[in-house]
Amino acid sequence: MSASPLTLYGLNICPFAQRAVITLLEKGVAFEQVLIDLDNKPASFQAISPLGNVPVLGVRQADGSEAAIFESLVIAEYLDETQPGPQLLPADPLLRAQHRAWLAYASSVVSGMVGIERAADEAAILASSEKLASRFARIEQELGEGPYFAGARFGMVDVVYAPIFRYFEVFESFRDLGIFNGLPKVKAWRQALAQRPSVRNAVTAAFHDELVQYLHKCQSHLVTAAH
Ligand SMILES: N[C@@H](CCC(=O)N[C@@H](CS)C(=O)NCC(=O)O)C(=O)O
Repeated sequence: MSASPLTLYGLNICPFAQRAVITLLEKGVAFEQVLIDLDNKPASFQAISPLGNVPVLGVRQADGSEAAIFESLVIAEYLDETQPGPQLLPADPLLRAQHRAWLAYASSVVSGMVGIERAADEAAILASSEKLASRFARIEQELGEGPYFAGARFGMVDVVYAPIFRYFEVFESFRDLGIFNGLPKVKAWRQALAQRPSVRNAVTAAFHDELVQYLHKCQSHLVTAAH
């Protein structure tokens, strides 16, 4: 049995799982990570993941049993509420609601990324790139002096967008999709997040190769066009 009461069932390349890992690292709490092979999910994992998705957080109880929480944002908020370390969502209810709205907005950004992952042809790449460019253009209007979403303090919105930006590092190793053109604040935010230790340490060195492998598996036009 692990010494820590927290176990994260995750996957290196999963941007949702990275939300949980970054939160745990920001909080500075010990946890065990169990990497799940999504092509071969253990029965014990299926039993605690209703949709068969990573991440799942296991929380060991006083009687030795493990309570499970699924859905990355629910996990991140639970950790924010229960663990010591810096508070990642604002205490003020209005600000907190506004930050949660930007967390929800990230779903639309992720769906644009999935569009690139699954793009069957050039037209699909262009359509997803345009959608992403417009989503980030709206974020550009929200950003202030930085370096983080809400200023000097790293918070939950940063947790959620950092893994998104990491995906673009891999996309851009094939070609520049032009998504961040003319968006200096988004570019600076992206750079600040890439340097944050919790963000850097949320994945292993295999991340780039594993994501490229996954793009091949999806037969993304981004990789097939490059050969
Ligand atoms: N809404 C979920 C999405 C999680 C999700 O889609 N995870 C993917 C991996 S990135 C997954 O586990 N997919 C299951 C599968 O491919 O079988 C969350 O935020 O936790």
